[in-house]
Amino acid sequence: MTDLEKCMESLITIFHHYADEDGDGKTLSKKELNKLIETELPTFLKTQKDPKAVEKIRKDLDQNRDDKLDFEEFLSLVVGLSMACEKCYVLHEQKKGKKC
Ligand SMILES: [Ca+2]
Ligand SMILES: [Ca+2]
Repeated sequence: MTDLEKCMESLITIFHHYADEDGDGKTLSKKELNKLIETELPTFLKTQKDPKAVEKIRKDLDQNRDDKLDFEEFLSLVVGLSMACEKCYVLHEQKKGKKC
């Protein structure tokens, strides 16, 4: 498998690993999402010092307002975070370029 394929498989595996905990494997409950963020996104969590920020993000992601995140809503979180990381990456690369 290619890196990108592995990456997609990981997203699916991670989602279901946490979503399956309460028997409803299709969605992440609030508790399941919190555990996923704590375990899988510790770096992100460190940047969010305010616990309300995470709660706000969770509400923003929950587009159909059922208080749970399905895989599509979970992907929005990953996409959003990846976009933020990419911006940092570009900035970092630009800084490196200037030094050279
Ligand atoms: Ca669940
Ligand atoms: Ca939802």
